[in-house]
Amino acid sequence: MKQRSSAGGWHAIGYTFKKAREAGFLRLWRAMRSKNACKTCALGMGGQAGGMVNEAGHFPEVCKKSLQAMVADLQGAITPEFWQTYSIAQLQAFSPRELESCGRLTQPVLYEPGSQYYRPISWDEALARIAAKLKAVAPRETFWYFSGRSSNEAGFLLQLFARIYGTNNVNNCSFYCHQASGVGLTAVTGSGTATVALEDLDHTDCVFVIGGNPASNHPRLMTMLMKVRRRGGEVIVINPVIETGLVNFRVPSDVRSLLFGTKIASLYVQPDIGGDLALLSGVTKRIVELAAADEPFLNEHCQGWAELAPWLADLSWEEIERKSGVPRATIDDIAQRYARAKNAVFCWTMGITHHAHGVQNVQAIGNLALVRGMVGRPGSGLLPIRGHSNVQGIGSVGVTPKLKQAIFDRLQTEFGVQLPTDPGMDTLACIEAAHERKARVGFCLGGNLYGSNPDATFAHAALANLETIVYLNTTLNTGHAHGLAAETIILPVLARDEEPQPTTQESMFNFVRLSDGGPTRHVGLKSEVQVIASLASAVLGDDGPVDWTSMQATGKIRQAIAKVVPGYEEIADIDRTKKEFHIAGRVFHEPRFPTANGRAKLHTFDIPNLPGGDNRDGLSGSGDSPNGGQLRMMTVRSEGQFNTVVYEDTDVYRGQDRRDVILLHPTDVQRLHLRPDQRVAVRSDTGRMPGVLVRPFDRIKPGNALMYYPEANVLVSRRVDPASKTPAFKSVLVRIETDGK
Ligand SMILES: Nc1nc2c(c(=O)[nH]1)N[C@H]1C(S)=C(S)[C@@H](COP(=O)(O)OP(=O)(O)OC[C@H]3O[C@@H](n4cnc5c(=O)[nH]c(N)nc54)[C@H](O)[C@@H]3O)O[C@H]1N2
Ligand SMILES: Nc1nc2c(c(=O)[nH]1)N[C@H]1C(S)=C(S)[C@@H](COP(=O)(O)OP(=O)(O)OC[C@H]3O[C@@H](n4cnc5c(=O)[nH]c(N)nc54)[C@H](O)[C@@H]3O)O[C@H]1N2
Ligand SMILES: [Mo]
Repeated sequence: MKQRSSAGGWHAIGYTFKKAREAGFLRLWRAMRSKNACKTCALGMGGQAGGMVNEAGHFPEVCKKSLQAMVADLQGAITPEFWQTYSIAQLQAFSPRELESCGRLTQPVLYEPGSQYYRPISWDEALARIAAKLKAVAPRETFWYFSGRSSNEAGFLLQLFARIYGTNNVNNCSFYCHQASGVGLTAVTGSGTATVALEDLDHTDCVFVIGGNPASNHPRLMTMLMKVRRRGGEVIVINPVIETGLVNFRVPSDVRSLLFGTKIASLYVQPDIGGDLALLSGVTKRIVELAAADEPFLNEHCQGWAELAPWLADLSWEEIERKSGVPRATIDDIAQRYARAKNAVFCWTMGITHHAHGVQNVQAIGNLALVRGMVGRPGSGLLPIRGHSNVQGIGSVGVTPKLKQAIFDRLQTEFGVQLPTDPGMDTLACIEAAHERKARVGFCLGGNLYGSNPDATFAHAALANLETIVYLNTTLNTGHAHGLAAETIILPVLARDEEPQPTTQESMFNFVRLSDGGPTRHVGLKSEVQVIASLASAVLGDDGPVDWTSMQATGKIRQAIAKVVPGYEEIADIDRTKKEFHIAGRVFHEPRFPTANGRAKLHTFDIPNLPGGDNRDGLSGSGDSPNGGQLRMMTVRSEGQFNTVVYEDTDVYRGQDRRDVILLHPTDVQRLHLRPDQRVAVRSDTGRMPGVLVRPFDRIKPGNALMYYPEANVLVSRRVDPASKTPAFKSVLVRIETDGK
């Protein structure tokens, strides 16, 4: 397949028509226009303005991803015969794409020891089994994993249930995603979320896009980047891969852009994988050298300038170049452009957080922004581009092992309960506890815990050691085939736009949206809130501190959230007022920060070597020298997938027709004596993946390689960033074995 020279545009529009034909035009149009927050990324579309409208009221904002997700939800039901036809072994042979296209889950199903098949069971039986199990084990032997698609109401209710039941083993997918952003930002500003509102992007003349591929993963961000370029501003991209859509993008809703394409990056910089900490520190150093640092701001509104200034001065250009893979002249170019900017916004995604030093990467972005006083004023600030549509809201309402003190205190007072105070486990710690048989029961609200894990072989074994696992899902995924416990129960739930009652979501701009719900598309499903409330009632009864049955009303849950979560007060009557709102105290337009002394914090670091050593050292050698055969490998998403859900095998913008490939620079293909399309095995310290095709790819920096997640998770180690507990999904040292098929 040929690589494309632009992304978006006619391809996206053509795709829309194809998908619309599959689902029926009118049906899809109605679904897309309903008043519900978009299901895919966290940019925050839809809500009360109706689908396809962003929070500033722009229409039409549509992306391929939301169509894919919508069409998937419009699928027919999996029939009862399906479960008799396909054994577990057969389900295991299905690809992620085949599992997703089996249809909607509409009946609870059970897999038991000794059986080769799932079998449909009634809701009563399913809930009774789960309740009996939860009563039989100690609460600390259970864990509760949440994906980021569920509503604030479902998230709040389930964490409340888990804690009153007696455990803090409550965590969400952000431990595999943006946890480093939350931890890093809290260290910088005292607040774990974006410091800007959507409107700020209209007033900035410089945007950094670091470690992300928004053309595929956050297409609506592209409109904003286009506008920055049209205003004559800079878009500086930092990414080891030249992603087509960041070079040239055709914004489907803009006629000029659609016809002629829009140049996105004004400067495209390719560090080596893991080189950002050195690179960002180098740019900060250069800003100081250029006398472009905002010294009054640093002295008055920051803490740590007295340490950072000498640290930067001592940091040698040799070290910066060696540990970033970027020449000094390029770093100077970035700094010159940034020095000219009146306002700057810093965006980042998984290329920053998926490293063993992810938190430090975020702090280095903080340094770079603060050195020019670009935080705490309009038009400038820090903007982690979130993943799942409600991952931020889930975190805000308490789905974290450790609750914020205010939430903890208010929950105890509001419900008159004593909550557990043990530290609670992060996501990977839960998997490791399962492996050691210290955890016995797992409960997953959405997502694909198996598929999202590093070290897939370990994750499979760990989950198999559990006595019971419960999955609340809309469609089948690899976790239902490979993530089985002795007893596995899948409960089918309604998607957000099918729920009988309104729910709320929070966008990455800290904006709370209201989703009206809508007509149920299949019989036999329950809403997440209904399932959680019934289960809590069965385990804890309704006569204790909480009348769980009454919590089936999402309005009642919102009352509780309003009382308990600081900044969420306005949610109490949102279903009556329809007034969507910004969470107070999160957007900083003044340089006053919620830290102990009101100042933002600067940081210094020990910058790690590049994985496998630098290019001049091992990685440029031939396959015969000791380090020579190694490559730094990143696992990423393709254009045709949403996380572990694969909609199509092709990755149009990177020109790939299949997913079992490793993309290498042509010079590496030569250096390692490989041939295009040669079938090889890829090996890391963690695992081995046979049957992979070698693909020359001139858009990746030499010494680095790219493979697709989730398939490549057999190669990713369980090493985590100690500060965020996030695995280094983007930094895997691999070797290629040519004798392996
Ligand atoms: N279509 C689609 N949209 C999605 C998703 C999806 O799967 N599909 N997933 C959603 C979720 S949960 C998330 S978290 C986001 C993910 O959004 P992204 O973070 O954009 O997704 P990734 O594919 O993980 O890719 C990260 C990018 O990081 C770059 N990269 C890798 N290593 C490094 C590095 O060391 N330094 C730098 N600077 N860059 C690096 C890669 O080249 C790639 O372009 O998207 C959300 N939106
Ligand atoms: N190697 C590698 N591993 C990674 C990553 C990587 O880049 N590389 N990325 C990581 C990241 S950023 C993330 S966020 C995680 C993803 O982690 P998860 O959130 O756990 O996984 P998803 O694939 O998004 O979950 C998909 C499933 O969600 C269910 N679903 C969809 N909508 C709903 C709903 O409304 N309600 C309920 N209950 N279920 C629903 C569907 O059944 C679908 O199968 O993976 C992480 N793992
Ligand atoms: Mo994510």
